[in-house]
Amino acid sequence: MIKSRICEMLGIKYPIFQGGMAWVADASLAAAVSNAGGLGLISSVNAGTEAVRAEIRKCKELTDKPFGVNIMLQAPNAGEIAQMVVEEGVKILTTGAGSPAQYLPMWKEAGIKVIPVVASVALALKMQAAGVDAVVAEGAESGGHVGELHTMALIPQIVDALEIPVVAAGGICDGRGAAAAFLLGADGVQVGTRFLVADECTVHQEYKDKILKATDISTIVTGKTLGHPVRSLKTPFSKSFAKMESDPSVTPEEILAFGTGALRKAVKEGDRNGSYMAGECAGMVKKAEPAKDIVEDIILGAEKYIREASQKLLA
Ligand code: TUI
Repeated sequence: MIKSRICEMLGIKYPIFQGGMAWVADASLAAAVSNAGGLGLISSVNAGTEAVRAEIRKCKELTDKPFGVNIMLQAPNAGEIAQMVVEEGVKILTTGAGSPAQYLPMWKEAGIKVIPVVASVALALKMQAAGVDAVVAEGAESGGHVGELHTMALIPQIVDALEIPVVAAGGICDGRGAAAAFLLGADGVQVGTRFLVADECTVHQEYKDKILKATDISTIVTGKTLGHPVRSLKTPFSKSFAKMESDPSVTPEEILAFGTGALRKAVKEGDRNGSYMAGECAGMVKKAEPAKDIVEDIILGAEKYIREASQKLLA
């Protein structure tokens, strides 16, 4: 069975995290992943701090296994959330879209395991020096806010630079991807896009249908001109967004206004003017199933591929 030091550190059975997807990752999905032996994560991007508190409390009722909260550091209420998770006794945090350095003393004091998502060696090293417990290294194949490097080059460079455990993210949605990440030196994997179609995932059915219909070339990165690149499905909305970015007569403020609230509209309403954030592996996601089946397919699949590859490739 695949095990790693991240399992011991967090008290989980399998070294797999569910991505803390904004507006998507709620108690229902997080508890299902944690009950399956992975690490479920609740997103802090929801209808305000109290809504996230309610999801944490609900998750505690749905599972007795470890789960965590992902804090989107660019959100206006990030400071409030940072405090609230301490009050609620959350034991594991991941952070995204920035440096969590200012909150580390408070979280370490509370005995929280802190695992920032990083997209470069420089930030990974800074985080390790600041005393975090592990990192998620996220390649630009992933959905949502993305960095510059892709998983294949990012993971080994971060693994070489750090002593602490590294969880690989970006473009991983099956046993083959997970096996590859372990061979690159990762101690675990994080999966987002495939969990969008999990039975326990509460996104609008239209979102799930769009993921299930996606192909290899269905995603696009927009927002580079705003300094906040985001990968999402190609839709009339994301294509209009890209067009506005290349039109010099449109101001950044107008583009920003066009995009505001678009993710929520997709997740909650299946709105055609929504932003359907998804990773490049959306084209490989072919069926809706329980989160438990996804967790087991990825982890048991990785084990199978590692075994088969060593037989096939080594004389
Ligand atoms: O955070 C993410 N992915 C996200 S957040 C999000 S919410 C959103 N809502 C509406 C519009 C746009 C976004 C959707 N997806 N992933 C973690 C991640 N963090 N990926 C890359 C990074 C990152 C990038 C640069 C972390 C740190 C960083 O540099 C910080 C520094 O200070 O150097």
